[in-house]
Amino acid sequence: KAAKEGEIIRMRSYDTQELSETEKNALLQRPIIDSSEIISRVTPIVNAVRKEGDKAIREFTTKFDNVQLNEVVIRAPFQVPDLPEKVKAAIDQAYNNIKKFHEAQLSDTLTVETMPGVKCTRFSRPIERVGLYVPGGTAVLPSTALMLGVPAQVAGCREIVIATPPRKDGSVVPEVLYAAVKVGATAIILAGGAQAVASMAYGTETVPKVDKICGPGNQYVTAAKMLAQNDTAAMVSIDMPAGPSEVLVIADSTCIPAFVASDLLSQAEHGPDSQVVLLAIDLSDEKLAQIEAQIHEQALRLPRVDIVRQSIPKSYCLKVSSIDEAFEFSNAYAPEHLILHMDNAENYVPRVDNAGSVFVGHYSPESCGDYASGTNHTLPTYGFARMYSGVNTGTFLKHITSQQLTRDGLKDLGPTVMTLAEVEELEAHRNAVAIRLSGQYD
Ligand code: HSO
Ligand code: ZN
Repeated sequence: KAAKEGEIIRMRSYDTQELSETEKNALLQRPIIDSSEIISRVTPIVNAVRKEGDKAIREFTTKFDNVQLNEVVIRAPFQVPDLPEKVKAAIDQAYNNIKKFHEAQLSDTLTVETMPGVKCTRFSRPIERVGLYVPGGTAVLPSTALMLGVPAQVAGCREIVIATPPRKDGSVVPEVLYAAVKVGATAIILAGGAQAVASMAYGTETVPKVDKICGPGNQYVTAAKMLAQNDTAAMVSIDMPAGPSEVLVIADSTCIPAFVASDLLSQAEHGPDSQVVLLAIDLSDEKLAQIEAQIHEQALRLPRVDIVRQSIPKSYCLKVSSIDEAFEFSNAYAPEHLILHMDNAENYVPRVDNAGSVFVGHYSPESCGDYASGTNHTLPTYGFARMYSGVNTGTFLKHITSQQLTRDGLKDLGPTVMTLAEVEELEAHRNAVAIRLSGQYD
């Protein structure tokens, strides 16, 4: 239940020693998202955009965003917007760091001679056309334009299309436009929601069709991405499934309560459904009380306190008695962000099995990764960190393999291939080797 004005803003509190296995497991669960209702609402939107193109985008933008669009798409070269120098410098520095880190992720072509004369190679090529969804909603998010655009640019994508909800006058948020210029975007779609995703999946008179759609968004955006991915007519892939943003903090007796509270709140202010978890390792009651007091005090000073009043009471602090217990829980939870508030935190990183991104030590707030240190902020949520990676340079590449055999190489490997072809009773396969080894064509 949300905290009312005047009430203390506090997390729920549990102690693993007082919880049954079932109760502990319940704490690992995220809120159930009933996607069937969302999908039934999104399907007609996707179909309308597919059939009627720009006309449908305009109609939905008027209906949902209350904006009359002059144009649906603007194409590069864009006019560089006027922004305060301070803002430009900040975007520039974030861009440089993100670029440095994502350039280092490019890998060289890999060649292995598995047997003499049998050479196997793997090389990468950019996905040609990519669509990047930059949400609008309650905040302007130029950082997301960078987090998606920089890896696409570094990968070498030929067409980088950014879709983002327009401002009330039908124009692009200037900070997003500035980021779009920096990452070399080729087109900007002035639309949000399912209609924006559908337009990039299928293409319209003016919106270029793309091969892959990436980026965070609300449930409608996510549902549209899933629908497009499942439709072979769209021939499009997506980055990953998405749920509400989340953070798990592990804190021990060396933590600084004000820092811990500030990190929990920075995630809590994203939305009423943000997931915030604190694992307290053997913390004294005094330290826990200090963290609680800090959460309340710092929250009251936030412009978005109303969102925090909803998200913090839904979140919880779980007391655990050892580091082992903390990491066991954290790995089972598989948080989007994991923050380690402890001395010598780097020593504990090897224990992390499942997390989107890890923030190590007292001076590594999640905000740095959200904006400017260089790592990506588009990360797996909802426990998907168990099997998905966050957006990275590889997200915008395919790997292609090749092989070249010499005549001698084929002589050596051929019998193995022929035997396996016999086992599978695929005679044409066997013959493709036999004919070359027969000597008939030497
Ligand atoms: N914490 C968000 C990213 C973000 N934060 C954007 C600020 N701006 C992703 O979970
Ligand atoms: Zn954030």
